Amino acid sequence: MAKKNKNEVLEKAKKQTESSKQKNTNGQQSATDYYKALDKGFLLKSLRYMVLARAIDTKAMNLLRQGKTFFHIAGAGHEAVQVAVGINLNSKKDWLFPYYRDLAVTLCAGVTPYEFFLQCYAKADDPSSGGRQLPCHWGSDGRINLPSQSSPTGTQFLNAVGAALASVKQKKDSITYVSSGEGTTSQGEFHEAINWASREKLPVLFVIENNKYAISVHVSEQSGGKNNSIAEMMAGYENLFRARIDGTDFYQSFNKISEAIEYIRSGNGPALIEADVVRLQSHSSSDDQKKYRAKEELDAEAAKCPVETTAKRLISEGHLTKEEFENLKKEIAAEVDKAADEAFKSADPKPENAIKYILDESGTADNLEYESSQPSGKPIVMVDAINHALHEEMERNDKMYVFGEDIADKKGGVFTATKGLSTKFGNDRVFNSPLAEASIVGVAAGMSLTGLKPVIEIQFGDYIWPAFMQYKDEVATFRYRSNNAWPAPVVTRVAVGGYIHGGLYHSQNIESIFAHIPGILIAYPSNAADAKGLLKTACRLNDPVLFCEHKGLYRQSFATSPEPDENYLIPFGKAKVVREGSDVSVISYGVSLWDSVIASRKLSDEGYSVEVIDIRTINPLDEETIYNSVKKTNKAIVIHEDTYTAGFGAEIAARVSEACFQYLDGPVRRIAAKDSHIPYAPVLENAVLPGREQIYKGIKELIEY
Ligand SMILES: Cc1ncc(C[n+]2csc(CCOP(=O)(O)OP(=O)(O)O)c2C)c(N)n1
Repeated sequence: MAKKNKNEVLEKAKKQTESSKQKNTNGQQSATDYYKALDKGFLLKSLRYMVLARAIDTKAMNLLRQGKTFFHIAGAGHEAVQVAVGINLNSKKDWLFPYYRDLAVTLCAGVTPYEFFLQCYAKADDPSSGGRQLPCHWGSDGRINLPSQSSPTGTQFLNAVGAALASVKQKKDSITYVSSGEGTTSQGEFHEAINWASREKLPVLFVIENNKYAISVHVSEQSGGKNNSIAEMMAGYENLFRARIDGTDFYQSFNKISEAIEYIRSGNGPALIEADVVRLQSHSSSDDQKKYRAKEELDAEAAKCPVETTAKRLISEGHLTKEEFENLKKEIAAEVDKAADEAFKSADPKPENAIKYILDESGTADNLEYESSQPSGKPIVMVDAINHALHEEMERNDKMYVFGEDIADKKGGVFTATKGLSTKFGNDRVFNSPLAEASIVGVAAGMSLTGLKPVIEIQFGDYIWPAFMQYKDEVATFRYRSNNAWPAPVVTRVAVGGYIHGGLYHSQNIESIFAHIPGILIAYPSNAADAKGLLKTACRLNDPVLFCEHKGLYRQSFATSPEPDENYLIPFGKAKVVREGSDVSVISYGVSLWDSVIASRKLSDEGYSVEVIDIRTINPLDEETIYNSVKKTNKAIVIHEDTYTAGFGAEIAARVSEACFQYLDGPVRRIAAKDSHIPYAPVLENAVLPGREQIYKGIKELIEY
């Protein structure tokens, strides 16, 4: 249906029910009759979408049986509520975070059958991922607000909240749709999302399609909600519109979804619709539900088929004849066959493109002007340099938002890195988040998809792990999995490191674990000027950045430097030779860099010549500076504070061994923390973390090797 017609029908429906409306914050009473205003054309169009979704499911399963494709997840049985949602949204304006079973939603949003089959066959022109993702992982090439979906159940909820938050911040009149099955509501991120959305009355439509099974696990084993109900489970949220509906009944679904959307659009807050649906096919093409569901149960569900029941009602109301319905199914089946045939002929992706778009390839980083001046301002400690970088970048870019735990004034962050920002730029752009790291990162990712620039704080590296799924499976993969359409360039500032007597849990280094993930840049500055220059660059890049700030360096005198000006940017991937020397190359960063410098001074007094390199960024790594140094000194030692085994030093050592083998006059050595957690008592902490004496001796030993 043309958008204009659809909107006219909805407008008419809205007007007709205006008089009978009551305020409804718990969704238990229905006071609206939106569907009564639906005309024949609109109803038939809705049925058409349902039939189309079913025909695509059927075709996709046939292709699988023929060995032409590898995977499908059918939405069969969910179509009625999905169409009720899809026809109520405008995918150019609203944001859609559907889940894998939401085929009918995406068809209503504008995904064509041809595009579906491009995805099914993993073709190069597949607009959702260019053949990079499993089928039924919806996405667009950017023409509609359908960001790429991933596979982890539940991560989408926080991304959706982020998109909704962005639309509120940008004063856009859009709502965000997000869905899942009932099993996924056991994930913490679902609850975090409802909490954030309710707290801020965000325009989010949560739809839970309850087909009673999460693969083979029945909802009775899954949910703590009264009557196994997700809607009832969420009863405590004041601003949340809640309703449980028969999602196989198009009329009831349309009614309640319309009511929920009106509640949301009126600024009352989010809505949660639990739609009881039937799962007419197995969980996925890899599953066989006959192995764990009784025949009687499956037969009973088949009788509730929403396509058939909707058609039956339309026939009984005189909108359609039986014959017309049969013809419609045939006509659509032919249309689907044609779309599949066309898609099959489309080109396959090229293997040489397999590693494209892990990071931004637009040239943004290359086009920045770096080190346009030398730092020459008043001496500044590292934490203040970070603070100034944030102030300056907020001033420059009104799309930049800063949030995290305790970051707003008067506290201004537990280390005062964000001091003064909320006072200067207001609580709209600088705000405290809930105490929930996955929320911080997931919401930031969602905001970034809409074009905003979130620069978030994780209070301690030790507490980044609740957000790890968001980093590993969302932030890092968005650009890649969407074939460059949906980057998520979130900047995360995180306080890391030990030597501050905070063990166990205020002491960890995290860079090696993140270095293992393609798609995230990592900076680890060792002084104030580098911190400012690198952070400012991070704020201007179009990639996700993990910005490690060592707490022990925040106010350390030797990490103090003259302050660079507001145009000072440092490129990622450019190491600094801190001391020149000829006997050995010390490769380091963070606090260990300073311990290495101190050791090298002592060794210099003894007549040795030590070259010290501060790598400054872990990803990208400046291999050139390292290799040039090793080729000159013929010896290399990597020194860092993180644990030894699989620490980032292992990576550097391996690369040096490979690239400089013929130049080496000794083994590539590493000094790192013991493979232990970091204990509290200073005497214990010192026994675990690398110390100055150990570093001094280690370097000397290698020189004398
Ligand atoms: C975090 C995570 N854990 C496990 C899985 C594997 N998995 C995929 S779908 C699914 C069941 C989801 O059930 P539900 O949310 O009820 O949705 P339904 O498939 O029934 O529509 C599971 C366990 C996953 N994709 N992600």
